[in-house]
Parts: sequence; C-alpha cells; structure tokens
Amino acid sequence: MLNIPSPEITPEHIYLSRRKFMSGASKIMLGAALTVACSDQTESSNSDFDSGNRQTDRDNLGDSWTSYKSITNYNNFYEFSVNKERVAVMAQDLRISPWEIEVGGMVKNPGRYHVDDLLSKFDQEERVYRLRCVEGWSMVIPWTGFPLRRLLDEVEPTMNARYVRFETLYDPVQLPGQNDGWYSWPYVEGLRLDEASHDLTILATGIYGRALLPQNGAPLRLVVPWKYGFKSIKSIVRMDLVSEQPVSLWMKAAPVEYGFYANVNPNVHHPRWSQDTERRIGELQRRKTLLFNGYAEQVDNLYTNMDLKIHF
Ligand SMILES: Nc1nc2c(c(=O)[nH]1)N[C@H]1C(S)=C(S)[C@@H](COP(=O)(O)O)O[C@H]1N2
Ligand SMILES: [Mo]
Repeated sequence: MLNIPSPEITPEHIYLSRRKFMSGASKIMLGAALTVACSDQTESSNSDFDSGNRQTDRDNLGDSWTSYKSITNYNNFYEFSVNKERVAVMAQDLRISPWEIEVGGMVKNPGRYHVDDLLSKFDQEERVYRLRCVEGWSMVIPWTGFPLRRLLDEVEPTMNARYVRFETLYDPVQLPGQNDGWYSWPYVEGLRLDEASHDLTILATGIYGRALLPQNGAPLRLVVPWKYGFKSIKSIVRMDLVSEQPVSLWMKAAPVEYGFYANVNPNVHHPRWSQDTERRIGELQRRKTLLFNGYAEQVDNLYTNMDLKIHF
C-alpha cells in the first residue's frame, strides 16, 4: 500500500469528505504536483530581510525561522481560496484599514477598538512560535503582537464569562470563499478564558517585524501556538465573552474530525491520518510532532485531569 505521509497533499481539511469521487490515483498525482510546487517556493532564503538587531533567528527549540516567502505564500485562508498557493494573490486587495474590532458579551466595558489604537495602546512584542497545521505541516514564525490578556483586562470579563468567541470579517464580496455553502460563515473560533488569558496567546499584528499581510490575517489575528493552526483565526472583527463553549466553523463542518480544544497531540490522531509527524516547510525530512507543539511545560497545567482523547 502506498503510504501517503500526510493530508498536506490535499488542499483542504475536509477534502476527502467533499471530493469522494476523486480516485486514489489522481489524488496521489495531485499530491506529487503540490509537493514539488511547494518545495520550489520554500527553497528561498530570508536574505532579503535585515534581521540585524534581532536577538535570535531561531525558536526556543533551536529551529530556524521559516522563510518570509513561505510564510506569506503558503496559506490556509478559506475565505479566499482552498488552494494555499493562491491565497496570497487573492487576498492582496482586502481593505485592512480602517479596521475596527468589537469586544462584547459578558464584559464590564464593552467597546469598539480601532486596530491603530490597539497598536499604540499595547507594546508590540516579538514572539517566535511554531505553527502546526492539523494537516501535518509546520512553520516557525516570528510574530509581532501583544498578549490577548491585555485586551481582556481592558474589557473586564464578568464572573459568568468562561469562553472567548472570535469572529472573522463577514463580507462575501471581499471574501469570495464565503459564497461556498459547504461552510457556515463567518469563520468562528473559541478558547476557554484561561487559555485566552495565557501569556503565550497573542493577537498578532506583524510577521518578521513587518505589518501583517492580508493572507496571514491582517490586520489582527489570533495566535495560539500549542493548538492546531486552525484555532488561530484571521482578520478578526468581533470577540465575545460567553458562558457556553462556542461552536467553531470546523466543529460544525466535521464534528468527528475537529473538536473544540484542538491541542497539538501526537497521541490523538485525526480520523483520516496520523498526527505522529509533520513536515517543517522548507525541510524534506518529516519530524516528530511534540505534545502541545512543544509548549507542554507552559500549558499542560491547563489540562490536568482532562482526558485529551475525549476533549480533542
Ligand atoms: N478566518 C480564517 N482563519 C484561519 C483559517 C481560515 O481559513 N480562515 N485557516 C486556519 C488554518 S487551517 C491555519 S493552518 C492557519 C494558517 O495561518 P497562516 O496562513 O498565517 O500560516 O490559519 C488559520 N486561521
Ligand atoms: Mo491548518
């Protein structure tokens, strides 16, 4: 039997469920084509960027940053395209300024914020994180942003608030993928309040010290490095503090495949593929996937006494 290493060869998370008619053989050929296209593009170096006054160009496990070119040209953003290599072009005209984000629900101080105001209000920090997509590929991305906790402190969640629910812009004209009736738009994600308040959880505004580009979720996107990439919702316009666990777009689309927690976990496999290993974009060898994407020391206390196979 041909061992297809990962669903990365397919362009979308629920590819198989949608395109059952596609034969195994043509899938493998498409896979080969995409892999070639991808390695072409990831070969490029970071040399066109001055990393002069940075403290490091590696993450905390010693891995090098993924090239800016790959980070900005190999994207999952279904509002534009399910083809990772087309997202960057399709997204370039997204109007990202002015941009407001509304924070409401169970908070003492609901409000609307201009992204520009958030940028001046909160110190922007650089955070180099691994991003592990549920499809089995990963990158190391030097984000700029600020802890989500800062904004939560500002709005003051009330006693009954237990979760944060996030929403992406809904605008089928600018985001043509939202005409695809397979999914329930807008893209929604959620975190438990303690996860949202964790120091690793940031709202990102930049990459490589530059302003975030539309394909990466400009002007403001969530980054939760110990969870699969799909939790890191892009181009956020709304956040609500709620008492009930939010239902995300992926939970609605395929509840057996995508749970609420989505913690990176090599011991809990996707029903259609293993999560044992991943391919770091720009590298040829697959590497072992780490529990909580290598951030177990920082986050495993959030999940004591929880069965991660049930709460996947
Ligand atoms: N709104 C929105 N957010 C999204 C997605 C999406 O399709 N729409 N894709 C997710 C997935 S599956 C991944 S892996 C990451 C990819 O982020 P990147 O393209 O910046 O690397 O974004 C996540 N956030
Ligand atoms: Mo992903």
